[in-house]
Amino acid sequence: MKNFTDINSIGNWRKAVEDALEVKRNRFAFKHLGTDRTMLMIFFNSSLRTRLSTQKAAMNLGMNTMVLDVNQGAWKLETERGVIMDGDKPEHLLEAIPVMGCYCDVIGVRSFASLTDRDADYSEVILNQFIRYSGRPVVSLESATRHPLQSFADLITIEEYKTKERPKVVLTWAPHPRPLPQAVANSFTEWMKATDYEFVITHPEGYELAPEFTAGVTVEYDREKAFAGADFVYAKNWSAYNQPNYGKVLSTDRSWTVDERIMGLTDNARFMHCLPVRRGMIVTDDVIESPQSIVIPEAANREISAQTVLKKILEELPA
Ligand code: AN0
Ligand code: CP
Repeated sequence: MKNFTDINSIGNWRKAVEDALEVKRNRFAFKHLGTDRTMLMIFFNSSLRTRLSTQKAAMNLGMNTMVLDVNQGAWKLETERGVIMDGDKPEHLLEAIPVMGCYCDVIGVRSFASLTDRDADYSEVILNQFIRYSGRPVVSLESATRHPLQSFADLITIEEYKTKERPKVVLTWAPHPRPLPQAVANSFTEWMKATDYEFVITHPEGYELAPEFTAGVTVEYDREKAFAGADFVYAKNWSAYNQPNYGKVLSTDRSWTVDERIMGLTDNARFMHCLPVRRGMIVTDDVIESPQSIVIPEAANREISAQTVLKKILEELPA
């Protein structure tokens, strides 16, 4: 694997899950792969899970790790080309990226959508600049349009917990006070589409995701119909994709909060969320604390998805 940016980086999904479960059985068996290799992680946005799980995954493989919070202690970075840099940004990303590449063997990047310029977000300007100019394999730690390490962990988790060959998985929009990217929802959709599961998305009118992700997917506006018989409920908020509302909060309707009543329509479904989650908005205390909630094992699998990806990258790195 050269870069890890989306479902296409991973190849066959069943083989990827097998590889992940092998890593999970003995996560310290591959330490030789990362000896004298350095993983650099660059964060343009906050993180708890991605930062810790990816660092842990790299350490399990014997790698050294370095983490840089771009907004805390580094020079403010200009990202646009062709600007006169007479403002508050002393360094350009186009120098910073190749310099960072000099100090590592693998580079991870977290850079959320701006939620202001849809074309720039959906053309993945920042992630693609890292791929083009770092000279290193690039791992997405959540980009403008996708969160593939999360989706891979979600897939592993569903495979571990499913009790039917082809479970029904529902991705449900849920309310949130601030605008959030569509990345987690896009990415989850992309990975679910690759499987043979029954997959349904439900959201209020106006929250349609980008057609490039939802083509061929069932969108059920009737929330109760969507939840009926579900085996997994995956909750997530996202802001509007459609113009002229791109990046906007259209509704904070708490009748979309996942509660015990709506979970009662499912086939005793497991509750999933990528975290961080706002209780009382996305999900009630009762549901997230119920035995059906698998948000913690789901987060634990972030270490496994990251390690499986880093292992594949290290196996193909030139000596
Ligand atoms: C981010 C998002 O929705 O994309 C990160 C989730 C992993 N969430 C928040 O910013 C709350
Ligand atoms: N799920 C996830 O990526 O969490 P963080 O934003 O804390 O990394």
